[in-house]
Amino acid sequence: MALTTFQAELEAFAAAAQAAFIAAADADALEAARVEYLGAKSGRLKDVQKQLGGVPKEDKPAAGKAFNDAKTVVEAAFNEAKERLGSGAQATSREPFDRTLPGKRAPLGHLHPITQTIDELKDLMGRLGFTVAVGPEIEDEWHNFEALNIPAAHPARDPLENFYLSTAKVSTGKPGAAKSDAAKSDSGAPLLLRSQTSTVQIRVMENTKPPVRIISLGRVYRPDTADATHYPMFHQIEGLLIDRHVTMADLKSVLRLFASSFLGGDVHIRFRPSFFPFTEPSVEVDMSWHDDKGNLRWIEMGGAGMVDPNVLAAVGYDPEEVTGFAFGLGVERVCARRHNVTDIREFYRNDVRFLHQF
Ligand code: FA5
Repeated sequence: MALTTFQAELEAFAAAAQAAFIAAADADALEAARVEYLGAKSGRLKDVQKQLGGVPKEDKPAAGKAFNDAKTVVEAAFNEAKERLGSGAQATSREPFDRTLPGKRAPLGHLHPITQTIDELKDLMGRLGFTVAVGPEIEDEWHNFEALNIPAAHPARDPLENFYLSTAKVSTGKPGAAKSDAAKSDSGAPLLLRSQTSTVQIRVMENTKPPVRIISLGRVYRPDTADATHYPMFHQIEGLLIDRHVTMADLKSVLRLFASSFLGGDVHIRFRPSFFPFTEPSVEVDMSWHDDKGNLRWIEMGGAGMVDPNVLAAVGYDPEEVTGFAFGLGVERVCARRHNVTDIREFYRNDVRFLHQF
């Protein structure tokens, strides 16, 4: 290709490119023009550059210089257009700012309703003098059953009624208790996910002299089929009070206070005779509520009773000296009643439209 032909092609390219950049009305149009003329892969500048190879050898220096000059001019035209469109965009966004308009609130999460309930219950029971005790969710059979007067053949220990762990080599317990628990589990003792928070009663009494006044709140696990009032993982609040001359009347007073403070003044509680191996006498605790039609209804919230003398003796207390009561209530059920939720599965569907309401 003759040098003059190459120069003519170059000029035509530069003119077309400059015109396209000047005509671009917005950033998208400018970008399209840039790709067409200066695009690294298939832009028209590349085509012209290829033609440079066909220019006779002696004309190559002049052709190369002309190419570079044209390229500089075209790139400058592009940069100018870019600046023009950029400052134009800025100008349009600089609209009058109304500083009296309310600001946009950043979306904030909040605690899960069950966590809120747990916090409130700790607060409420704290005002009655109960301190919080914690225990491990992975338990041994001693704390979950034996010390609670539930012997080996008891149906509550059936593997189908519990989540036993397949490995026995798991450390249980809180940091302080880990050593002895791990030793026990290393020896092959079966471990399970605790099925009740009553385990914590034992752990506390093993390490504390009476009087005792504690609550414990946490997760427990049972292979129950999920329905409106059951879930395989749920929370319990356990209460334990051991002292001289403690009676069922004290138990009822505390639970009545609990119910009226958390659920409202017009809530009643009733005790139904029941059986728990670790309390004698034992009761089921029901709390009342009114349905949509104003009818009085009852729901079982938990179990309770006077701590069995066998349990007191198992932890080294003298049943002639001290007595005590214990109770264990379902946190999901208490929370559901408070907020008029009719199905506790809602708490674990993780639908933020539901959870936002609390
Ligand atoms: C117990 O777990 C006893 N440890 C309670 C107790 C403590 C008795 C201290 C005496 C002294 P029970 O299995 O009934 O008892 O469970 C207590 C409460 O937990 C129930 O009333 C119910 O409110 C709740 N609960 C039981 N199973 C489920 C479940 N699958 N889902 C949700 N809540 C449940």
